[in-house]
Amino acid sequence: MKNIILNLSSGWEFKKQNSDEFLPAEVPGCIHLDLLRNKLIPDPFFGVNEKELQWISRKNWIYRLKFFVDKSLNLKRYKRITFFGIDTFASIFLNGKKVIEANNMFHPWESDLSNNLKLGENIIEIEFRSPLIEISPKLKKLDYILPADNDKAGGMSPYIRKAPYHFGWDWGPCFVTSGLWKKVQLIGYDSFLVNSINLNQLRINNKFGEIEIEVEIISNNLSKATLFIMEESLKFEKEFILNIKKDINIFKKSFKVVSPKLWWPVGHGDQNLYNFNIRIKSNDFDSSFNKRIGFRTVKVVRKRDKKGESFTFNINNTAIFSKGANWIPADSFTTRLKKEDYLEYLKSVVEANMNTLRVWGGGIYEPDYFYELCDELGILVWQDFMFACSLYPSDKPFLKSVKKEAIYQIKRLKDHPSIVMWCGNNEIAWAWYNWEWKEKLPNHLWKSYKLLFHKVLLKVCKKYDSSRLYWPSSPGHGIDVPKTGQIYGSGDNHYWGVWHGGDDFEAYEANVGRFMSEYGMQSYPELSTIKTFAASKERNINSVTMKFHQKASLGNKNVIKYIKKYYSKPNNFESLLVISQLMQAEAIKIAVESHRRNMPYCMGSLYWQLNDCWPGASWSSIDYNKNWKALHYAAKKFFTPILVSIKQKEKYLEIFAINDLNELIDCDLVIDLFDLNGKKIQSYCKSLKLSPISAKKYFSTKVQNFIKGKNRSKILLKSFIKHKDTVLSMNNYYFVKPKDLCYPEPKFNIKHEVLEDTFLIIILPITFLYKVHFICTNCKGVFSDNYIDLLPGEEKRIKFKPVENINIKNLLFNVNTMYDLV
Ligand code: BMA
Repeated sequence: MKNIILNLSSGWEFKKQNSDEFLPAEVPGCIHLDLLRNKLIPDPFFGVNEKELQWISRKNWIYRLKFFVDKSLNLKRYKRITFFGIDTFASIFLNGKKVIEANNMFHPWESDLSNNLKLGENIIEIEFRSPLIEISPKLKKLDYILPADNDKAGGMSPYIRKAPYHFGWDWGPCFVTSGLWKKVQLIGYDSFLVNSINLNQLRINNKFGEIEIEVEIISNNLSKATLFIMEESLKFEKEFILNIKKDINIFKKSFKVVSPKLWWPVGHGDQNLYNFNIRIKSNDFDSSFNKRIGFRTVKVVRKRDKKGESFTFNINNTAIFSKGANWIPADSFTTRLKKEDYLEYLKSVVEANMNTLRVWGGGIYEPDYFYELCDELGILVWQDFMFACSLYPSDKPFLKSVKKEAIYQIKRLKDHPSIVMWCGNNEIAWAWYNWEWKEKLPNHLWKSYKLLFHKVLLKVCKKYDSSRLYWPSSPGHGIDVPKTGQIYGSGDNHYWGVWHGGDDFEAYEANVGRFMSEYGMQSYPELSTIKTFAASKERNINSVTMKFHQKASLGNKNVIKYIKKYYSKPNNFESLLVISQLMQAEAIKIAVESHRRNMPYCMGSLYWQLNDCWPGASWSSIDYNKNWKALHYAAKKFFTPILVSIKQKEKYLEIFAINDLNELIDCDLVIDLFDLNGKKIQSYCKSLKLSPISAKKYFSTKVQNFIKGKNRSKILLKSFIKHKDTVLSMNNYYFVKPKDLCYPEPKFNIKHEVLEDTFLIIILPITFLYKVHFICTNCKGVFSDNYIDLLPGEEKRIKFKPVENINIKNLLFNVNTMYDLV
């Protein structure tokens, strides 16, 4: 007999507390989306609507579901309800009787309903209490305030186990949601139910993989069951007998499979995954489960040396240079994101030659399919626990709640080969030492910090997943309680001298650590995205709307400051948007290339931030509507596995070749100096053998001699790494800032071809084209390359792949160059 599973995710209704009328609601969902669907509020992202909609989080909301229990379910001896995600303070009643009191959105809430359900109609009623009103009396009683600088809702976020960014951040709005944000399920069973199954990897080598299956069963009586494990492609079958006791049972059984193919991060090998079918059968129970895993070893290598302590992800004993970005929740209201949305983002990650994402601690633990897609695409995941830029309470109930959350999340996620480590929090230890917290706040808050991040989470990680490193905080220089802020030379670093500190881009080169997990530069999204939130009269940088959609303290002034430093004045608003993106791309290119040139001293570079949770100014390379900014196109080039990188060091021109693959690369380095009429002034070629995982300087000369007296604002250095006729990397270098470059009025011809699912643009430059870029005006999609420089005669073929349904023939494009922007 099978357990009966009733999905309780449809048929919900909601209303404001004390009002009469119930309206249709969606589960998973949240109050803001339900109000929007019922046309009771305008688009929360438009104009300054965020401000007008703050009332929503100050009200209590009632959700209700009437559902039917049929005979077969009613006949089951036990019934258990699971709410996989409750956001956040909620009292849940079944047929008038309270069954759950919830206060943490990050773990499921369950209740045994065996004695409360009745045959026929039942009713669940949930009272969601305003998180802000719930907490404020507690806050008043305290003689200190926990810091929460990004919190725009009154500083209550540290006290609530709820996504920190809901309270506002320096790239996102404040929408303190309420609702059932995950599915709801009712299970009817006669003897037991399977609570969790994990496949822990004990040992892996090229001959076999040793796995421990860990099964948690909740049982109401004694029974005996058989556990069958099968994997078709490995021709593997095995069975075990389980003697089940009353209450919670944890079974651990190990087995070996022969010669599994290893799982690798993208760029280093295939993403081999195996589907295990697990069946548990007894006299009165028979259920099957699927578990997909990849065989791989993971280690964060931290080796002492003269400069400190390294920080390198080793997968299958191979050092991996981590290339990527920080991931934030892709919406203020994440329940409207679909698997296809995640797929689009994560495909863009891989297309830009990234292999790592950090799931940052101010957001949410992402849904299963995020990690499934990372497994499939070969993206390594650095997983933070959800704590960021605040101090947190350490009373017993709070710690108990966090412990439950951490255990649940580890068990849910640990079978994913993509996840490489657990990190306690974002920037809290650094903040204690460097943001004047230590000086201004009572010392017992540091004790609380130590308890939470150096005891509670450490213990949970050790117990539930000792296969991965637990890293208490990012940035961090070790696993012990730190005595100082971040240290360059050990662990990971967040470098914010550029942007927050106002330093020039070149400062990136002087601030390279062992693993750069954050650094960033802001830009604006493209006009099509601006149009989704700004009325036409608001489309200027000083408008109320544009200021409102800039949440960073230094804000638009800082963007303009950096533009002024490097670029000519944009001639209009749309040009400003484009130039902000070019400026951002240039900044991050300088940063990443300097990190990669310092390999293997530096073994990771994750810029801040990949994506957005709403449309506005931010550090992202993909905007809220999933458009690639200039930075994302640049990332595709500066993250190539083989990279040629050019820099000036004082009077010297230096050219480096970087190989982040674990193999020797035979190639040619080509260095050509041109004037902007396309005439070659200098040419140089050298054959190279690039050692595995290496960065080396292969060319150095005095600039003065090299440019042969030419005007620095009229020349371009192009360098290539080629393997036979294939270009592995190409990079351009200018000897002056963009604003000092003397480029001519652009002249070019354009042809196009309509291919099966792509539109091919062929551009034939007659003059030098500086930052030529295309925008498709009637469809979303991605170009194979964009924002490029072309010498006269240098034909370029660019493909555009639409992501929307459109007849390829009807696509419309705009083309511009820097000349048109200033
Ligand atoms: C980083 C992040 C975020 C923030 C970003 C930009 O340090 O951890 O807290 O959004 O800076 O200021």
